[in-house]
Amino acid sequence: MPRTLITSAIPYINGIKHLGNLIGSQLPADLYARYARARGHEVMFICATDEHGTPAELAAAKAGKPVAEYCAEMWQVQKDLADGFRLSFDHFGRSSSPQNHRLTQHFAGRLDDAGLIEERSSRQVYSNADGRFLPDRYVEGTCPNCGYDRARGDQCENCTKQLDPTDLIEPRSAISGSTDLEVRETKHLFLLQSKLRDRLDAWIDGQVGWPVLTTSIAKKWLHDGDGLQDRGITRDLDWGVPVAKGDAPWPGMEGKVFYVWFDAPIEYIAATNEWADAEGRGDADWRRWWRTDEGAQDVRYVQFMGKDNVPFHTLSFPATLLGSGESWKTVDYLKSFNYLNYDGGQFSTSQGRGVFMDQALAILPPDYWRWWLLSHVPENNDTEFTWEAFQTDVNKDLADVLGNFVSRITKFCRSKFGEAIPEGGTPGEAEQALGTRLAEGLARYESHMDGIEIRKAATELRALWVAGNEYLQEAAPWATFKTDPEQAAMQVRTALNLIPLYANLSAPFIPDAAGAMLDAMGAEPGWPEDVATAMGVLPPGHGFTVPDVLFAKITDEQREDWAARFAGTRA
Ligand code: B3M
Ligand code: ZN
Repeated sequence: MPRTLITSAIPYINGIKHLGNLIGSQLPADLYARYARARGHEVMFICATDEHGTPAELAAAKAGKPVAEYCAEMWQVQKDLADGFRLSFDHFGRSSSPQNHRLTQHFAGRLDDAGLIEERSSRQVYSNADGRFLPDRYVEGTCPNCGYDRARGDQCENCTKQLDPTDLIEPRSAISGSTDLEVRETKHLFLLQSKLRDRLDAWIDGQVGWPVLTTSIAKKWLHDGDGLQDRGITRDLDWGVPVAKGDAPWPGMEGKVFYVWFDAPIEYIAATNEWADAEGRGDADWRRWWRTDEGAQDVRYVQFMGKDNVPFHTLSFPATLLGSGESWKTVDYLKSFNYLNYDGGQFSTSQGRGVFMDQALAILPPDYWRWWLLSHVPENNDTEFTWEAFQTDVNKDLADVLGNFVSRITKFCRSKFGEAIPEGGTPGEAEQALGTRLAEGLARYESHMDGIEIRKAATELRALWVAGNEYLQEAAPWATFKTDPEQAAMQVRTALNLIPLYANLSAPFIPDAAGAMLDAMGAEPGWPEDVATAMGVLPPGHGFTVPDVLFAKITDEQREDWAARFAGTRA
């Protein structure tokens, strides 16, 4: 049995994600996980919340809650929304888990043993009132360039000038507002990535068939950028993984935590460990996915993420894994995405612009969103969500093509033959031609799904639905019935058999509708062996029911209402 490890970039804990985030990693990862399972792979599909760092601390402070409590609550909110979109994670972990603390400290210890970590001093703003060092964005003041009085220590939002906290006029703490600040020396750990350049270069060169978007970003940072400079991997924050060297304390690093981007990818491994613990399994059960000396040598590891996350996954995370000197599994195929825009602008979490996951589920079931987003996934270019396109595509593909096919043929059969597959008649040329068309389409569909070419796969799937509709239109059993009921029975039987076939092929995209189709037909889930067999899976006499409307059309009124409701910014 092939084994496939799938990870989706782990969403930040600070707030509900928008549809651009969803289609940028979690949803395509779910599509592939469902497909791989259907094709008989043993799958481990991992996601988690990314809970450390300044954004989590700031969001908790804004919500007036201790950060641990805020994270626990938001994890549940994100978990429920993931369930709502039918994201089929084997485990949805938390980067703040004890497992991740332990593994992150383990990796730091190994990297240090390998001579890849160095202590360096830097000067940083210390707030006497808050009793802590302030990260750049926690220092606010007046911009020396434009005079904006709420510029942050890393950048002025008003004139976009990049700043150092010490550039600010009348600097104050963003936490307490205190102006009692001073600049102090502080020590941090640096990961000597420059020492790993050759190994990373060779590793990337060894990856055959990666998408161009992925390799071009990786190579850019490796060679012309400053992406492979030595990198500070610790921060002066309270919330995070405390700096330690394996089980031992790290002298001089008391009160510091690892940088969020150091521990976040390690959470992929830790979440698999969390999964094993939650299932009452032993360590061998998660290590066989991650250690090439303990069973993972046969695993194919596929990662999903937005393009902005690529450098961290092609350089930083491999640097951690390779630098450890241990036999950790590295990614085999990295699928990255461009951005989805919203109605003439960008989705924005900070500005609350666009449709967020909770809002989407409040107005329509998940399959509508899954289908539209996946069939428009920003694979090769940035793409745009508009309400017009959403209405047109959903109504056409889901209601007119797939939904209409299912309802038309089940209702016709019920009215003329009753709620069982009718017998009689012999398939002829039209059925032969349909079978050939479906078999050819299925082969293309499988090859696009295997290659994670999602848009092409969606196009082929839609074409398979269209083939059934066209067959029904041409066979016209309602006309045949008047002159040759036996022939009509054969046509109806042919069409009804397409419903379980469509359900099984469509399940990775639209799992709920697929389930309803299988239920109505009393059919089993399972990938078809071949089209010819699938077309005879429901024998004469097999009972079925007419399913409820699978997809209601989106009306103009709804579209206008939603477009207006989501035009502004979220409170
Ligand atoms: N949380 C950024 C993002 O959500 C970051 C990904 C971490 S993946 C290890 O886009
Ligand atoms: Zn400015």
